[in-house]
Amino acid sequence: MRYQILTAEEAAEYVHNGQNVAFSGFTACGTPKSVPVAIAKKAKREHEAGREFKINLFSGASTNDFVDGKLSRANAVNIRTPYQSCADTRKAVNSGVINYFDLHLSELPQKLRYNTYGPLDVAVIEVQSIDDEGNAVLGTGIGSTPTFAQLAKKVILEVNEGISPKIRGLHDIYIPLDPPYRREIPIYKASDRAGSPTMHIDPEKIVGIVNTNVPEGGSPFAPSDETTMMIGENVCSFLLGELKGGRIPSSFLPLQSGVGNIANAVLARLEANDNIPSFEMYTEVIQDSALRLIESGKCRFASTCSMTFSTEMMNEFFENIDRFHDKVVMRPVEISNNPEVIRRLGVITMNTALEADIFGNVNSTHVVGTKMMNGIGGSADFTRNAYISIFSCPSVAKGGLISAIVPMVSHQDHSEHSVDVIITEQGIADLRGKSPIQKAEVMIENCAHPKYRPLLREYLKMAKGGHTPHTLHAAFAFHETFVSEGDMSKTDFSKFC
Ligand code: 0RQ
Repeated sequence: MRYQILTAEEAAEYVHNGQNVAFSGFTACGTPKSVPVAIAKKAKREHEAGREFKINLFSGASTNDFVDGKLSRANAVNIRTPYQSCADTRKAVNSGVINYFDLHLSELPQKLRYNTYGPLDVAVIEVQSIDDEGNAVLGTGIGSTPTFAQLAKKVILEVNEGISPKIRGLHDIYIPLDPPYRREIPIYKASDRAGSPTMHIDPEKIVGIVNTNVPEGGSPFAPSDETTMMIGENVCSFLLGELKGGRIPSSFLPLQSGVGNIANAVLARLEANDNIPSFEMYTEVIQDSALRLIESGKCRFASTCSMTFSTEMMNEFFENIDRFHDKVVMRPVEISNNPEVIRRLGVITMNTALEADIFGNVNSTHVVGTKMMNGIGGSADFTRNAYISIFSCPSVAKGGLISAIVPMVSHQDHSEHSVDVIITEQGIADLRGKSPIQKAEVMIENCAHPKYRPLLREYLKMAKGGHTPHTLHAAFAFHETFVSEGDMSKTDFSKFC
């Protein structure tokens, strides 16, 4: 082997204050587990010695606690992008300690190649294996790793023995050319391959290898409850109505499903419903429920950027990996979330909203308009280019103190132009072909919780003028009442009349 073996501490010495540092993977999967911990320790030592030490942290999406958790707690992060879901990072982001900018996941690789954020100094990349020519087999999450490997001046590798060598062949690594030379991405169905099963890294840039042996896998999702099951049922009945009405071809179309408990529960209901035909997935993450769908044959093929399974499902996957080689492909996020491909394949997208307003605008990211939750992730990559875009969420949060259906979203991630359908446990609001006032009526009557319907009707009645009526000084009354009284249902619109 031509590469020198390093300890994590030795590897961390290649990382310096103020540098742009990228970490491989997508969600916790494929994310380094040893070198970031050593970088966090180095940061603490530097701070104790009175020196500054902060890096600009780039990743595919969210990471594991070894990256975001340790580095945030060590106060070692200046700029952070494109997505995070770690409690400590969130705290630092919302208190202004970390300068986070939220980005469509598919855009990070090309923005880095276009030199938008300056050169990439170091990439820390987890691989299953690497040969002397620099051909690496990646792990269970790809993200932006191929572009990180291409651009970084120095590459530190973590070779994780915990990843089964049988993973080889599940990846399809493809980096598009940049404008004006870019061609179409040659993917015409979810199972098409456009690139290589291995990722190339210039061996001259590899400063060394750190050996690890850490199994992948996270905690299981919350089991479906009555609310998430009803949301799933409503998604099923919407899709069945579209099939019956001939608006979705009888062969069905590829599905994308977002992250989190709701998305997991929706997929579980699709599996349980015998009337839903088998389908393919063109998505960015497959979770436990998607693996169940593949095992049962309901999902014929899944194109994804990562496999975010619980530990139990990850073990099951690796034990039976031979059965999945012709059923799963993992792609870089630039391809798994590629607008051109999503539009071409006719992907039906299913993402989760924090809140939606009566006119169909969606907030996926900011609690009460100000506090970052996770980020936009890939939701807009898919939504904006969908065959049909669906958002679902429970009609209320925090035991009913918050209505997820509001007069005006307190932050907008997805505009009414991109959002086709909103689904809650209460019902379905098909917004297609409706004027704003028609949208508002169906949102209130079909999706809002009965407790909030009278207040929303009152708002719509008092809303003034134009194509999209609003009473601007009352539009955030729900949010203001929640902030002042801890309960949106105490909103009193009479004081705005
Ligand atoms: O809080 O955890 O304290 O109980 O938000 O809500 O209902 O468990 O839903 O786990 O599916 O997450 C939008 C955050 C939903 C996620 C979001 C509170 C609620 C709870 C979580 P607790 P649920 P989920 C591609 C797709 C953006 C990225 C994306 C997300 C917590 O889906 O990050 O779509 N999406 N990527 O109580 C205040 C409201 C609330 C609220 C819910 N209106 N106000 N709090 N909550 N609604 C994948 C990738 O990009 C990787």
